[in-house]
Amino acid sequence: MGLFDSIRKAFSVDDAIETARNQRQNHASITVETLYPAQTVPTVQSEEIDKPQNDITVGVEAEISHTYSETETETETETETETETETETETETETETESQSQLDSGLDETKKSWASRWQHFIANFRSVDEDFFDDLEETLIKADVGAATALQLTDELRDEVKLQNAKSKQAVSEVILEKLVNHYEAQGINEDTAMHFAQNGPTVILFVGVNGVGKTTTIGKLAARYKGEGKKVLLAAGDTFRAGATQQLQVWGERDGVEVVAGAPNSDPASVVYDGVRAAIDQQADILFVDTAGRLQNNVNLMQELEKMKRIISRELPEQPAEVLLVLDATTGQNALQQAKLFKDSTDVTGIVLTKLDGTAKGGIILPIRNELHLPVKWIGLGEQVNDLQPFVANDFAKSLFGQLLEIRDGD
Ligand SMILES: Nc1nc2c(ncn2[C@@H]2O[C@H](COP(=O)(O)OP(=O)(O)O)[C@@H](O)[C@H]2O)c(=O)[nH]1
Ligand SMILES: [Mg+2]
Repeated sequence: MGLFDSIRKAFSVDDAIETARNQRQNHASITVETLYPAQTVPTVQSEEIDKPQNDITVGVEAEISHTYSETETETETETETETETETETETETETETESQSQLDSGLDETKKSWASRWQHFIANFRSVDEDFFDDLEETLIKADVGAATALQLTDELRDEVKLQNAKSKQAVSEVILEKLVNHYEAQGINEDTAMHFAQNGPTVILFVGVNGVGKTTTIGKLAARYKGEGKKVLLAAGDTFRAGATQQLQVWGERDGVEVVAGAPNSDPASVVYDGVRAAIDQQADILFVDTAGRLQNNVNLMQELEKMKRIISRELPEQPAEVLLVLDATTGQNALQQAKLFKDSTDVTGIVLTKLDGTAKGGIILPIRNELHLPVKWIGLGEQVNDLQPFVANDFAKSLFGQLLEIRDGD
């Protein structure tokens, strides 16, 4: 059974249409529009990666998302209570795992915005003509699936809709969702979402990404998780660039009860990394997490610095680092995608940590990360607390995101 069929089954679409209708009357009232026009996807300039992450907002995209964020807040307040009550009831009656429900609620904003877009799209549907495909492409782009993916899917759907002779809103909607899910599933084949560990000796895991995305926080969360599994964990405070960065890691170290190897402020990060690796070897640690700076004088310097750290690690431990995890902030949407392209081009990224999925409507960014970057998402961040991190389970994510769309019916 393919992913689409299993989602369909999980949501018992055929049997539960009526139930779903009765339970869900509030989707239609949400009208969130955050626009990412295909033609204006920006490229991150080298100076931009240098600035704190909050500053990386670009041109048209920034303006438009700002304009619409007001609408978002207003509508959310109106509908939030009802939607939440509904989710709780569902969770109680279903035998969902704890992590699936944490995922579901973490993705609440994304789900709401997807539902409202889909609702809008279906409501507008009259017949399968050029306007229809234009609408579809726009809907997909706004849902952050990525311009290239949106274009490709729309093209493929032109044939598919005809082939299946889909005419009713319901039939058309299912054909599209099936395609979307199948595409997502196909792109994930051979994707390596596992974390890799050394057979002998310490495993080194390097964290990279621009400032403010959540590197240090993710290290704090992961250190607690692996320590909880009985591993000996060490942290290296490789972000010597920003005042307070070392201290922030030390706070996590204390909280988690793991040692932090640190240097003096503004010391050479490479020497901190060296000390960290030596300490990990001497103390026979299982895992060394290396924190890094998200900015230096410029982008080229940052990439060179990362390469230098990697060289130092490999000199001491030839098979390491086992993982270079690129941390991306989901709330930055398409910008995160641009950052990923930059890092991917300059260093061997082995996986992605997608943070701040809680409270953002931009969770759809998972799709272009998979479809266009071909980098496996290994972890997702769903909050600031130590337990707010989950391994990324692609099918659970699809279930959470697409399942509810299958329930949306014409006339809802
Ligand atoms: N809501 C939320 N906040 C997060 C998440 N991950 C990190 N943060 C917050 O993002 C901010 C920047 O995180 P930090 O780890 O310092 O980023 P770094 O500069 O990449 O090391 C902090 O306030 C974190 O608490 C997440 O998954 N969800
Ligand atoms: Mg940090």
